[in-house]
Amino acid sequence: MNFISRKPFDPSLHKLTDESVYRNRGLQRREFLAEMGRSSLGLGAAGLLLGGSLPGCGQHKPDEQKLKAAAQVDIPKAAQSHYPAKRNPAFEYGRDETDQQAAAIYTNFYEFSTSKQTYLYVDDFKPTPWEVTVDGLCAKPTTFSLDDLHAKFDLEERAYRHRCVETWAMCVPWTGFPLAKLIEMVEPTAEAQFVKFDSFERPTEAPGMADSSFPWPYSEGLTLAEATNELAFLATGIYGEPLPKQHGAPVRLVLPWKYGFKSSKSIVRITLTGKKPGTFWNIVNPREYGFEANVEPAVAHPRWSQSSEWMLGTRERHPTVKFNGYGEYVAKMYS
Ligand SMILES: Nc1nc2c(c(=O)[nH]1)N[C@H]1C(S)=C(S)[C@@H](COP(=O)(O)O)O[C@H]1N2
Ligand SMILES: [Mo]
Repeated sequence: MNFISRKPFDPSLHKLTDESVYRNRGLQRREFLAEMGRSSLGLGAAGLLLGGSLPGCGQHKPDEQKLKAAAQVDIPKAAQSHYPAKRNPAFEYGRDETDQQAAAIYTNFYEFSTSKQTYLYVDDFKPTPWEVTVDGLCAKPTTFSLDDLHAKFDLEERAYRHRCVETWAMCVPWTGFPLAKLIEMVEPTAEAQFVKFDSFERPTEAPGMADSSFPWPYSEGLTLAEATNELAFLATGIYGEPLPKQHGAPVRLVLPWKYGFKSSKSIVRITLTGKKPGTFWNIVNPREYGFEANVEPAVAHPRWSQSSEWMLGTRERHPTVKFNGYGEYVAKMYS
């Protein structure tokens, strides 16, 4: 029996001031700011030089023209008619929504750049036409076009919190449908236990893929139970519009109880398997990026604390909550 009201956000989550955060952790303000800037996936101090605009210091002025171009993703006419989709009232942020531009100018997408300004590097990327193949241990392997993804599933909008392993966070409305619906459609066999997600691999369109030290294509994995949890969402849109390139056009995962790197962008293949798949960040650095990667404030990343997070746009700080506040939906899978 569940007596807790269906509100996935813990209201005890008051805002923290910068000061209370660095004081609690015995840091000086300048050490705290340096730590925030350094929190780059994989790269340590190099990340700071390569792109981390230091929160609190000179923010870059957005290139309006490039932003517009990156959002110009011409999905088929019939698919366009699904935007904006109706908001599902079961999900609320419990915080202010992140400004659309603040989210668009600060994204992780290593295929294009290790900087956060990935929208500056997506000119050559062609997210249409696009197909997603669902295969592996299932009775009905299927390849879906963008038209199929919009016509065969009921699109809805969900207000979700997002927490990157690097400590930045955002609250954004995604358009899409539960991943469970897609998996149901291909009829997994009894042997299927994991789901693997492969992103696109087109180095001529994605300059970051020239770095052969990364195990391209970007890939991720979930247990079948996680992939069919009602929170796991396949998104084709954000802020009521088709996904701009830098957010993972034309189709991406959204897993709000896990660190952001699990939410693969620009997916081309979804494979049901019997064994745990290797995953991009886990291969790059298994000590720092686990397979499960559930949001867990009590477990520090080897290079920084996970106890609090800061919001894109406002830089407000909040204490981080276990499962990003979605325990009501997902805790049962881990007990
Ligand atoms: N293919 C691919 N997917 C990816 C990434 C990436 O570099 N490549 N970065 C991940 C990380 S670290 C995060 S936090 C989220 C960020 O999503 P957003 O940039 O749309 O906010 O995308 C994830 N999905
Ligand atoms: Mo991330």
